Amino acid sequence: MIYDHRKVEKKWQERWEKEKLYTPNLTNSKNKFYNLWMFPYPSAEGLHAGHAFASTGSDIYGRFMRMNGMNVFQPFGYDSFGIHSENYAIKINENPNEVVKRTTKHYEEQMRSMGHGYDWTKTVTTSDPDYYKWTQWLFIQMYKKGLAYKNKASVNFCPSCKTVLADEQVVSPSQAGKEPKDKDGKVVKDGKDLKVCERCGTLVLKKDLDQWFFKITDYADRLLEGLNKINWSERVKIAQKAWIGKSEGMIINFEVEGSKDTLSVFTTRPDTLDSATFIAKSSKELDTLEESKEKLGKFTGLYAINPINDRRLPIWETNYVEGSYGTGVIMGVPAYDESDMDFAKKYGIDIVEEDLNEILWKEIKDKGWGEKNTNYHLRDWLVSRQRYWGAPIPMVNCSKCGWQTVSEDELPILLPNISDYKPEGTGKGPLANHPDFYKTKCPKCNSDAIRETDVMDTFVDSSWYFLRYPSVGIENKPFDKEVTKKWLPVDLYFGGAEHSVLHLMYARFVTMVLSDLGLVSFEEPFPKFFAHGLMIKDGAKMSKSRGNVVNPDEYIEKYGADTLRLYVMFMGPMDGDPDFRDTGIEGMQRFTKRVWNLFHKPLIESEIKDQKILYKMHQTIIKVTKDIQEYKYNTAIAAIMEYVNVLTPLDKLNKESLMVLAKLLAPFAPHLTEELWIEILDQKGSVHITNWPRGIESYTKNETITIPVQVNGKLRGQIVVESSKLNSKDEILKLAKEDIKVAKWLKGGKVKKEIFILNKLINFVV
Ligand code: ANZ
Ligand code: ZN
Repeated sequence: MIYDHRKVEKKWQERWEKEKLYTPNLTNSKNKFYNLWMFPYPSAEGLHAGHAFASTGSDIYGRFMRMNGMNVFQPFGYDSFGIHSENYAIKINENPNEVVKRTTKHYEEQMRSMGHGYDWTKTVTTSDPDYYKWTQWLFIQMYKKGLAYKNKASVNFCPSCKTVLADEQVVSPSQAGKEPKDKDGKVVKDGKDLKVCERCGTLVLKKDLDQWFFKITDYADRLLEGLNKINWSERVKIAQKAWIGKSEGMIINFEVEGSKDTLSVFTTRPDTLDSATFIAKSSKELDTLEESKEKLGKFTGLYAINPINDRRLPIWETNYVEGSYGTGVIMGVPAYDESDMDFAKKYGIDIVEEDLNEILWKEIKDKGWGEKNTNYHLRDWLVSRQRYWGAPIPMVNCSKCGWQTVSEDELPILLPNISDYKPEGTGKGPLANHPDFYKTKCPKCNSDAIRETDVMDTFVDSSWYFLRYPSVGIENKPFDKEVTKKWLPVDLYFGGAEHSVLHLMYARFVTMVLSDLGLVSFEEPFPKFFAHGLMIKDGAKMSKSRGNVVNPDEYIEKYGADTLRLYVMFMGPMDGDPDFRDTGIEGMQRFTKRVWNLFHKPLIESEIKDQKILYKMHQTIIKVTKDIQEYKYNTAIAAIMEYVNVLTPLDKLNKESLMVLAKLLAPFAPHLTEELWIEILDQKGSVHITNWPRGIESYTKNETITIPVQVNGKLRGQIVVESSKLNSKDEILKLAKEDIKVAKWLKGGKVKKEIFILNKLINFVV
């Protein structure tokens, strides 16, 4: 019989949905397991093989836990608001409202065709009013708690996306995976430390603009301390730590020569004070120069005095000192600091190297030159965007009362469907051209007032979506307290390490705020996070802009979802970066065929007697179990293949050996194994809710067994046999005959009969 994957996969997908196999009863949280994969941006026309890789990795774990008796909740959704979807819509010249309808539908079809165990009754689409209503509610809670404010600030601006960016969205060209471009789209070749837009790779400019911020800096210490309590991939924790950037040092005060002014600098190296040769202040003017790749300086004509040695230090203005970090002023120590060295060389400033002085910390304090001080690199989170495709910020500006929150029962403030949705880059978003949107009444005094026309950063949408899933369908609140208490926090969060400092930091922050508001009873939303690798094609990260995207659809059509799942999982460990090659998938198709054929051999109903098979079976169970727990799906599959190799030469197969095979393979190849389980092995319920097999530890060790040997019914000797060889009857009899004591009694006689009782006794009749 030929395996028809198209028919079989469709059949089980429909059956599972009808039988609600993956829709847990959320009122029952006994053995709950909330298994979450980061929801994707529906930014292009569909999913690529990288999504197939990551989502399958998450699904396997969920299936494994379900077979281990857990009540698994595994939802799916779409991070459909924001610049990703919007840029795509603009590129193909279509309204984002229309594009997102199409892309989310296509994503769903693709995800369903992968055969994942999603609960399709609980999906979240962040651009739906019944979701963003609550994103707006969240903004209001932030504002009421004093954690949202509007302020003029020097902010990052992408001239190509025509919007401001959060600090976290400004990255190096290699992090963006793009060649750096200037504002006219020309590739920039030279320059180190380039800062580009995460989305498009364009060099970021600085602009002074009035923007909304969330005060994440208030939570810096808690975000740092919380890292000690959670089980996350180490590299992600390190990235968060570095981003928060807690830095302990001193503020040292320098008198300005000929004036009463002092200049305060922040330094982590007071021990180098003796070698300081200049002072540098951040300069607004130099800083806002476009494409500030180089260190620029301007001498102010003033000098400061180094308190430790009275050296005169020229005061410079420069763009390499950040205005918003520390005091915005540094002491330049070229002998010990590379940046200062560059600058000093360029402008002919003295370079002096004195010995380091460890006691300076105390001396500086005792002499009153300075104080201990702690700084953080973390900045407040810039959440407003001058774009169209996002949740409108629910604030109203009244000329009499100032900023007011929209009343909560007025939510959602609907995003109007407009045709002029493209950003103009004027510092205002497209909604600012729509009086019917922004003209309103003040919620407090009812006089004429104006709505905020900026929309929210998409990272606000994704900062709380995991709270919504279990409460989908509940209309009068963002998340139900009881359901949340039962199902959260998330038990396993699966996602890309590229979100280390963006989404993962914001979600932790928002959860801490909600916990402070008494709305949730935990601080960390993701006690366990696993960072999967990124799929590579032809040596480069798979991405639309590189044109090396593999569409899983054609592979599912040709080889089936199970073969594709097995193939992408077999490519390498889950935290590696596997390289997709067309040729590999055919080998995997041969493997699924071999498994299929194996189940069509004659079955033996009785228990397994063949020790070799028994050993291999238990060893495989133990290996696969351990590997899945460690996300080493590739070696788990390799172990299953070995087991199949051992079974293949047999003419008849024990049913038990095949039942175990079906179970072990079920998380990886859910359709094939379901077909085999129900149609061939004739089992009643789904393989996906049977019990995971238990491996018996003793079979993994090469134990020895002592067997007594009789001659004519009298005990004459004994032999020691490795238990894995117990079923090799001829070998054991040979061993018995060669035993010196036994051989003595056999000598001269002729063996008429050999009695062999497995594991127990050998008797030679002579
Ligand atoms: C003298 C010195 C000597 C420094 C030396 C470093 C090495 P972190 O660890 O990141 O906090 N600095 C202080 N404020 C700055 C600003 N606004 N913009 C740019 N650089 C600034 O780094 C603290 C160090 O970065 C400070 O210690 C200061 O340089 C510089 F061998 O002071 B140091
Ligand atoms: Zn008013």
